[in-house]
Amino acid sequence: MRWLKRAGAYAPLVLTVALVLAASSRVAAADGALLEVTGAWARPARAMGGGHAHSETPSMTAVTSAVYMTLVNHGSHPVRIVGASTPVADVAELHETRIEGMVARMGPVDAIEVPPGGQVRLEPGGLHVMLIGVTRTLEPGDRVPLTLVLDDGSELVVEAVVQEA
Ligand SMILES: [Cu+2]
Repeated sequence: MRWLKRAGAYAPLVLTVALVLAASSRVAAADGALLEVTGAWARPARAMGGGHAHSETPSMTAVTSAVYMTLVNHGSHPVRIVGASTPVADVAELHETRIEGMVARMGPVDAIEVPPGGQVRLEPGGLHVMLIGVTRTLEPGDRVPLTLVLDDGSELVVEAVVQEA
């Protein structure tokens, strides 16, 4: 397994190697917590092309996708993810889906907490990372880099493979 530590000058090189070789990503947070991300995948999306002002597609409808994964906390402290970003979308938000009556609604959450020794699954119908304003078409097989931000300020870059749900 590959252990990703925030180790000064070596970090960029380690990160690059991890992105190429690792099916899972890990980060050692400042408090000793260790977060592992496995099975990250993203929904396909078709970015609007052309950029014409008179598009037939309403401009207020942003292209969206969602990223799912399993978060595993190998540490002895809770890990809180408080944000995310990706170069393929204007905004990445932490979302949850709730069933209200017969209707499934989704909306932002402040954080996703993974208990020590536990795991949290981001999956369709539940927690996910919402990508809003997707800027390029995401085809099955494409790889989407996603940066998760922890509440201690540390970051974990994961790579989600685009696939059909
Ligand atoms: Cu959402």
